[in-house]
Amino acid sequence: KNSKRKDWKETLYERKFSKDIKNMYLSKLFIPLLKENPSEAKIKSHQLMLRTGMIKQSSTGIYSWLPLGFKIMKKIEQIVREEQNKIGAQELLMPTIQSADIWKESGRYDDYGEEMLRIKDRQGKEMLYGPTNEELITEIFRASVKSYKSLPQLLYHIQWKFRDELRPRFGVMRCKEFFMKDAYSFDVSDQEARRSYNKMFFAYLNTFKRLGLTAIPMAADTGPIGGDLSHEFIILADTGESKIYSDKRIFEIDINKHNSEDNSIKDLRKKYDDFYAVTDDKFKKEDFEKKVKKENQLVTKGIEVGHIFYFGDKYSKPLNCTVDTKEGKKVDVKMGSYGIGVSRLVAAIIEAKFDDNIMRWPESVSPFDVAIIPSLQKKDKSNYLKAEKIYNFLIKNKIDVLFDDTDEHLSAKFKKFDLIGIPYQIILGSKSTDDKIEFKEINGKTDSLSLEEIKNKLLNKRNLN
Ligand code: P5A
Repeated sequence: KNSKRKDWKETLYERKFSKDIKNMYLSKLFIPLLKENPSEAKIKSHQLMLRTGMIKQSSTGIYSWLPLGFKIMKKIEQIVREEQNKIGAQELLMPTIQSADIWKESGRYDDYGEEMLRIKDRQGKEMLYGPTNEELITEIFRASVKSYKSLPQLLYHIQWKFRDELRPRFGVMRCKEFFMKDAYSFDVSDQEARRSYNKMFFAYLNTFKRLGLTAIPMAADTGPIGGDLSHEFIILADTGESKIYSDKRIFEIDINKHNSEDNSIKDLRKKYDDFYAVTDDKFKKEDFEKKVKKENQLVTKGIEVGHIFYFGDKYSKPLNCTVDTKEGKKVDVKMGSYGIGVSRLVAAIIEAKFDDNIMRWPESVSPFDVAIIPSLQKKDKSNYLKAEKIYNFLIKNKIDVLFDDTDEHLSAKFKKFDLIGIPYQIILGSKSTDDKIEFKEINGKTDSLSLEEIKNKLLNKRNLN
């Protein structure tokens, strides 16, 4: 009786499993590719995101994320999350809709102006769609934390924000509704707070590195967030909206030489701060020319992918968020806030990596680890079966694989995959035999490998990320 029961369970499991894994057959996926570059898109990332069916505009500056784009964004989000957790930040989730009351308390309700989307509920109560969360997190914090003993604290969430941008443009790069990781630090003194700031600074460098980006922290204005210490994390791109002035040697700083010890991070920050690197609004011609030799001057454009702020008691004071110190005094909590544009990063990575019309996802965020591209033109049954076998084998080894089971011509398939940008391809055409399979790096070299070798290569690559 027992063995019968097991059979029944196993069969059910296998059925469920095989149903799931067929999901990654291209003919079954919802990836609405466009044949032409959409005319409304001015920059490459926006064109490619629309062409490959990653996003669809729903109204000005507001986008739906379709399966391919969503999958990539989720991978980016997960890396951001892991690096936050590594420095001891704790994840929570605040709502998108906030009450106007706390914004009136902080004094920002009027200051924020037309960028804030204001709404009323049925009782006529003033609400808003959160553009950022300094007030709300302060309110949460002040309700429970009363003593220096509970500090420091680092809290973050990854949540949609809304800013009614005057000129939304470049797709998800500057839009109205976007996905942001925002973290907030709470400390008892200015000195401790700067330590939290440095920790976050370190986490940001590591995050962007894992995303395959070189992001440089640059001194920046603080705008509506406030405070006097702030860095924008900028990646170089011609289409970027930030004009930057820097000493180009800042790009050579090696973050791998540093670890998460307070002093090591402090040294690292000093290395960055010692080189001149500023955004437009902090630029002073005399300083630049005095501090940076002609041959090291770099004036170019970049994309802001993150921004960190230290503003001390700007919110804790008006919102009356105090703690008792060791000496029994009451002090306003010292706070900072730290943002990463998770949805903007999807576009920023494309801008930084594309090559001709070829997208190049870094392995860490690629929507799939590998694509199987068989020639199936003449309804080639043997190639189809071979591809399916490879597919099942890779899936069982937890490799995320996309199987192009359509019967398009191979050259059409290649064009499509160049567009999508999966880093590796298994090609079943004239060059593949039963035990040697054509394995190609996108826009790179081709190998002839056994299935076992392919599996090991893909798993090794993943472990490196
Ligand atoms: C820091 C976290 C803040 O809002 N408060 C909480 C602070 N900073 S910020 O610089 O204004 O935004 C943080 C990051 O969000 C991205 N971003 C955007 N992405 C797409 N469209 C927009 N309109 C937009 N505005 C901001 C950027 O990556 C920015 O660095």
